[in-house]
Amino acid sequence: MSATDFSDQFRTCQTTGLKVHRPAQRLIWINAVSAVVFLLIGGVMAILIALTKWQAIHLLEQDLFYRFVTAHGTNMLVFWIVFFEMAGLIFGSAVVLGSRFPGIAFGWFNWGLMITGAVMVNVMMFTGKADVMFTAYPPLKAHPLFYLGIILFAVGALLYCFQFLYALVIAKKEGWHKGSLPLFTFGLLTAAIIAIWTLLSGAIAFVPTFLWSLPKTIIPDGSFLRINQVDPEFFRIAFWGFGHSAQQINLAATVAIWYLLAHLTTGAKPVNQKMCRIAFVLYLLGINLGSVHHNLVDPGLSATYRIFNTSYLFYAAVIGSLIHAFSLPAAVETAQRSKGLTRGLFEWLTKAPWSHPGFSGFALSFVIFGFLGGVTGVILSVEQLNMVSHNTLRVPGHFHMTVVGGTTLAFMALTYYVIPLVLQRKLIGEKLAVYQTYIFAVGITIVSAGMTFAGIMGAPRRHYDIEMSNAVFQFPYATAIKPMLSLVGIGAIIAATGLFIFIGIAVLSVFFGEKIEPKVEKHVPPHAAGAA
Ligand code: HEM
Ligand SMILES: [Cu+2]
Repeated sequence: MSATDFSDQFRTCQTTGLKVHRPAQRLIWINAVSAVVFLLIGGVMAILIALTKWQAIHLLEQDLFYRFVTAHGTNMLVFWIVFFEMAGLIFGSAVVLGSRFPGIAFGWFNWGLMITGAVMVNVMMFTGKADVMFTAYPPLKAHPLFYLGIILFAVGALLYCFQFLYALVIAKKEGWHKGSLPLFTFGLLTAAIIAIWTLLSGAIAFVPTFLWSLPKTIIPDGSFLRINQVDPEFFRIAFWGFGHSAQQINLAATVAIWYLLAHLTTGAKPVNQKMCRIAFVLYLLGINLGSVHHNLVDPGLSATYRIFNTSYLFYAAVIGSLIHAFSLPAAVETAQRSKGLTRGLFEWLTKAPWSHPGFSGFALSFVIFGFLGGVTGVILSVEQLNMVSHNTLRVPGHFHMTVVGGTTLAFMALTYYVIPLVLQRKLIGEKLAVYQTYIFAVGITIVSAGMTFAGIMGAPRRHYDIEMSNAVFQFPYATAIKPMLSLVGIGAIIAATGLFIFIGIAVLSVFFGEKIEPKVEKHVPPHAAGAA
């Protein structure tokens, strides 16, 4: 089959002129819809656990609290984020490059693995067979199907990453795309490479743990597969090779989305593309190594190793982020000034398209992730400070700024673009979508601030009752801690409102939005050998 045989499978987007490979479009659809389903489950859990943190309400019993924290962390951080990223990889290769996506059936197979895994994990969590938190540190043990579910999900995602790489090869080889990759796709390529390393670390953590969880009736004593003990230190290092690196996938994907949204909404082009690409490469080189900041209180690791890893190596990645932190606003400013918005220092900013959800979502997510999340993260990674902040609410305070106020909000903003562009439905409630970005941003900032300040005052994370009502030893907390925990609850109500509005707009638009009729047009590889 030659590349031209696929020419009937394309349509042209009326607004952007992008060529969309229609079979790939259905794959994007299924991954995006799956992502939103898990966001909904995670969102319901979020409000329940946050209202338990709010001491005056203290909603859940302790068993349910831990079960729901597990379900919240896993559905949000793993299933919502990764399904969305898979949709992003297909979008970034097929649609952005105007290429075909190779192996559609294989793509469906990968989705099948992921959804089977995700459903298995959820069944185990909600039936109380996996109250181990999303970190699943041994010696806590869950039902074998919980680990197997995670492994299936990870294998599906891994195969998608390879498929994405292959799609880039095909785009070049068959002549759909020529020259260097667009910055967005380049950012996704960084994310995909980090993802491969991440998922392999995940296998090192979870495969032995899965074998360990199997009863002796399945793996009897004496079998070479029998594992009687998983060393917690070993698991924690392997786990964070997975868990931390997964956040760097999110970071690279989020930055890539920022460049795309800035471009779509203001026409921004990086002032220096090369610099941006170098910054992405710095992520690749430095950031995985920083994962030891999760193990700073682990006694088995030497101080030299910990300090070297979390300071010197980590800073390579921080430089990458600093480059983006200047490059993105500079790109927007240059684009705006070239439109004549040159009065004073800030007319370019005040007259930015704030009433467009693509722009407001991008700008808010950039500030929350880049400044609040980035700064708190670097502070927490310093060994000495980590000693007093480890396992306090300050930690979730930090990552609700990064992966929620940052990544999740950027994903939401992108969705508002993807629905008309890829899913061919007009957005229902576009005005509400703008408000949605602000509501979610304000809510999650309040949640994060409440967690951070309560954590600084000593409130532990993952604890259903910081008053430790029946404990032998009482800890004299500062009285200001309670208002901070109330902020977590109040912020959660606002953020969850924003989250449910997003789901409402997305679901209504995808299923009931006015159909945009596809303009089916032949599309042959423009750069194929012999093409005009
Ligand atoms: C409405 C939005 C959200 C609210 C109100 C919220 C609230 C919370 C609360 C109260 C906790 C428990 C903190 C503790 O006791 O240690 C928590 C934990 C967590 N959240 Fe969220 N969250 C939200 C959205 C998200 C999203 C979108 C993600 C990921 C993309 C996320 C990831 C996590 C993770 C990984 C944990 C840690 C679970 C654990 O310690 O095992 N959250 N969240
Ligand atoms: Cu980390």
